[in-house]
Amino acid sequence: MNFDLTVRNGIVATENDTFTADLGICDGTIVAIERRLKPGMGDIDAAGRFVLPGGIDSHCHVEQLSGMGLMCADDFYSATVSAAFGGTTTIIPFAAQHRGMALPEVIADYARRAAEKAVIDYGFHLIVADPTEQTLRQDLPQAIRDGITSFKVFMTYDSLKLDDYQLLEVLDLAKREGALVMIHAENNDMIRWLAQRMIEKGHKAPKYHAVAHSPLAETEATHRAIQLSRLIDTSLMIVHVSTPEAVRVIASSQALGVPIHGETCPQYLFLTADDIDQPGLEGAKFCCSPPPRDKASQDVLWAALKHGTLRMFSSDHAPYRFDETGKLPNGDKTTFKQMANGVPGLEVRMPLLFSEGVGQARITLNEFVALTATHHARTYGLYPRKGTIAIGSDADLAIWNPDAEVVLSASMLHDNVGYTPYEGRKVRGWPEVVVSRGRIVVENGTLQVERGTGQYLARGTPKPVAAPREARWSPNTGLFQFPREAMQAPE
Ligand code: DUC
Ligand code: ZN
Ligand code: ZN
Repeated sequence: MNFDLTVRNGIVATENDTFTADLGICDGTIVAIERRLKPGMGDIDAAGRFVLPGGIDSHCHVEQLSGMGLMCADDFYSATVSAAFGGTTTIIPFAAQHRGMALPEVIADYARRAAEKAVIDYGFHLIVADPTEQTLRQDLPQAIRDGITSFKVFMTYDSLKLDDYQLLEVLDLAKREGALVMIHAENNDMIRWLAQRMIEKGHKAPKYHAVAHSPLAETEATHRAIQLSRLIDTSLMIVHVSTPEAVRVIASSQALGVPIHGETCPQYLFLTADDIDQPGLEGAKFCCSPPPRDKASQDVLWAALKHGTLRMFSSDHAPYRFDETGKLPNGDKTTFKQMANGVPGLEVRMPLLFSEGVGQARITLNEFVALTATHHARTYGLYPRKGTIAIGSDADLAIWNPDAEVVLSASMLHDNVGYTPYEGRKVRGWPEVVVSRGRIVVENGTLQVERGTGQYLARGTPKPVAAPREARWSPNTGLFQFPREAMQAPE
């Protein structure tokens, strides 16, 4: 067989297996996985490299207007280029409805902008901020039928938040129509009340953002969201989980058999609230919602990823420049309430997890693949086209040099943010060649494709990956343990 492209001599890993094999690719699809294939018209020598599924980043904000009316710094070109350089070959950003907007127009607008600019494949989630009769009865069911099978709702931000009644309506609709609801779980009034006290006392610096967004606000909202979904008897994705208590609430629901799913992000594994405590407004570069917490929280989140309470690792890339367009709308007078919420992370998501997760033996290579690609594909209706290496799957690949040492800095990244919260951090392991539908997108440190060559992905029914039954929360240690019987080898 004549292949368009072969990837030979590499170590291939999927969520379950690791093996040495050559890949043959025709028309953008993997058509052969064998030893000793003949080279195709294009040929990549992957000796000494890991050949992994291209990453899927199912939580990122691109060319999106925030609740505060601030536009993201990345458009669909810079965001997808940046994602590709970090080993990601599919993104699922949001088409964001604001109050008064009709969903069909929102979707058409994002679709047009993405089609012109994206260099890798993409789908959309919706943000539903205005669940009117028209939205709930007509527009949302239609969007789901058209392949936008998941949507995010907020429990905080005055301009975006839904009340509990509205959340129930949205959950009910999602259950009926076969969609998945993603929820931003923070108690709006707790945050508002704390922030008001802070501002009254003259505490306006970025570090007070982390005080106002108390862990208790996340615990309360996470618990409430889960009870709302139990009332409807449907599943729910809790996004950007940041605290041990939220993990415990999710784990105890899962232990009852409730289909609650959870995601965490780099900022909760690699940053803490201490990073926000910097002179002047510098700390704004580390402010996102929920905020980074502490070292003990990081340990619990690692354990939750390892043992399966949280099965998704996304960037929550929310790119805002350190100027009046984003972090400093009021110049040097900007208070923590006024700055844009969010940190960039599309390009560094996978290298950080590879280096600190696989490199430090916190997770296996197969768990890395699952957390960064396969679980996203299954959860959001893209599997098996995306998220794995199998005959018939799209040839979306990241070819990793596990020994490459890279010092992260804003100057080497491809987003349009101008800083990285991870400046100066060393990582080991980097995706040197990135392939999307059989097209080499990144090679030799350069982009090889044109803007607008990414394709829109209409998605199927979400199938979130359940937490393993044997994962247990230990109230004594606050960490996860496998029960003794699960640790024993079979007879
Ligand atoms: N929630 C997000 O998911 N991203 C950025 C800010 C926010 O509140
Ligand atoms: Zn959010
Ligand atoms: Zn987000």
